[in-house]
Amino acid sequence: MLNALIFDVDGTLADTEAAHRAAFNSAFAQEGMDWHWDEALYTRLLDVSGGKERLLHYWGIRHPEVRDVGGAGVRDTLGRLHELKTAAYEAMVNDGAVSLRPGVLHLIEEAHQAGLHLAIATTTSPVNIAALLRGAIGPDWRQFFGIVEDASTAAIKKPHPMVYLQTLRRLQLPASQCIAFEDSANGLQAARAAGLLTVITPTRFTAAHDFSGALKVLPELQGVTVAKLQAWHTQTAA
Ligand code: XBP
Ligand code: MG
Repeated sequence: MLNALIFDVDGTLADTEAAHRAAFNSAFAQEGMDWHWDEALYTRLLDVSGGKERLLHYWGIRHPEVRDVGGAGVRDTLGRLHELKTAAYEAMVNDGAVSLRPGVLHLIEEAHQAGLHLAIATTTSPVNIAALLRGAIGPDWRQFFGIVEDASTAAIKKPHPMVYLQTLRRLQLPASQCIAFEDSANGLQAARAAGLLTVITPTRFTAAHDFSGALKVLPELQGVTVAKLQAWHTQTAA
């Protein structure tokens, strides 16, 4: 029996990483830093889930010898940088920079109507989720997503399964009654490690990833109905 759908955010609900990249570069410029992440570099950096973790990883590449910046520890400096980035990203989303991917809103509404539980399991920050879904669904978006696990609740990021294990615990459902939706190899590994069947919709940032073990790899969720998901779920249970 399929009882819940669990959605990743960035790359899955919406193709957001171009906006995230612009927000990171905006923060670097605001701080007068000579860092600039072009699309090729950012695509590689996306192997590190979590904006703060991604910044720390890049700092280690650029300044492996520098552990302190003007007395503020590296983590304090990067924490401020991430706050600037998140503010820039939120402004971009509020200005309409990103929209839900094709078929996503229809599937969410249909699944809600059918009485399935809907949850979010993401490594992004809560501010980003609220900005995206407030704009795409409206201020009452939480009526669809009763459970949200994100960077503020799951400290260890994908591919670790923590965020999915916490989501399943709050759903009070076994993984066998759920399907996860992801866009990246890290996300697939995290969902599979939590025992979840996983539908993948890649973006240009993740098109080259290894999606072995996915239930389906689809260009979009357009045309994916609850009935189709139930049929795919039953076929694997057989
Ligand atoms: C994708 C991520 C996030 C975003 C940036 O999250 O890894 O880090 O790239 O957002 P998802 P933050 O699990 O939804 O694919 O800067 O808030 O981390
Ligand atoms: Mg993602």
